[in-house]
Amino acid sequence: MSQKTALITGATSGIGRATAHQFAKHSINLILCGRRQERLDTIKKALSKQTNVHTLNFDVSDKVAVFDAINSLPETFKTIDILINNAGNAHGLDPIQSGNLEDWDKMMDINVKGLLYVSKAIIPNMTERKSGHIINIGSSAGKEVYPNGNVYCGSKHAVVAITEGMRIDLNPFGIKVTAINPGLVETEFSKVRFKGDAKADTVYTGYKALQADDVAEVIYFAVSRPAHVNLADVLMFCTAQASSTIVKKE
Ligand code: NDP
Ligand code: 8X3
Repeated sequence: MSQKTALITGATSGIGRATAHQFAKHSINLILCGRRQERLDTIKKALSKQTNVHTLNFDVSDKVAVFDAINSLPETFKTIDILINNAGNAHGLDPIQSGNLEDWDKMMDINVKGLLYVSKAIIPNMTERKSGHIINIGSSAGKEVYPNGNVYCGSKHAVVAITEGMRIDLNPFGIKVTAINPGLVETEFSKVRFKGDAKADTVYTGYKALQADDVAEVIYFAVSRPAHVNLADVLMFCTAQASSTIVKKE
């Protein structure tokens, strides 16, 4: 089998970075994306021992930057077999009546519109080749709304709906489309959500949350199925979590 190429957004941290490591182990060529260049450089240096790595620094919510970045890919990285739409975060955890407009803009612009811009830049190459696999990282928050989660949950419900739409529209082209929806994963997610507040430190205490590697293994499982198998939608929790709001803590 010839070596595949994957583009991963949000590869500088958490689930995206773990997926980059998982894919490198399986010799998948990598296009790693994010805004923190230093981290991209460090990860590239580490993974170049295992596979070919190219990095792209852009903000997924800046549509011009998205298209410029994808268009800048060297010939050897232009054919993208696997797109992992992972970049995203929650910003704030406030009741709707006191929500912050800037937080709302960020969540919709990054989690929803950013995913669309990156997809729009890459899908034509997949439809032309009648081949490809798109994995969108949704969330349990895309299945179930929790108190104060309003806009983040809305953005992830949108990701789940867009994933279904993509699967329907891209079906004639043989392109696989998958949503992976994790519950609580111990990454930098809560540091971003709580903007450096100490509240972030309590989110993953008292139980064993999912680790980024747990999700990355499922992502690799999805991309390594036989040609006729597509995992449409995966909801995964750590054992302690039963729903968005029910987490058994020690
Ligand atoms: P992290 O904060 O650890 O990673 C987020 C990644 O997204 C970083 O690499 C960051 O890179 C990138 N990113 C954020 N904003 C932008 C932007 N505007 N442009 C480009 N890249 C951006 O969080 P996770 O790994 O946990 O999150 C990854 C995905 O998983 C998100 O979509 C999140 O919603 C989802 N998820 C997370 C869960 C959790 O509990 N942690 C559970 C379910 C889903 P950089 O800052 O370098 O740009
Ligand atoms: C991240 C999981 O429960 O913090 O999507 O929203 S949660």
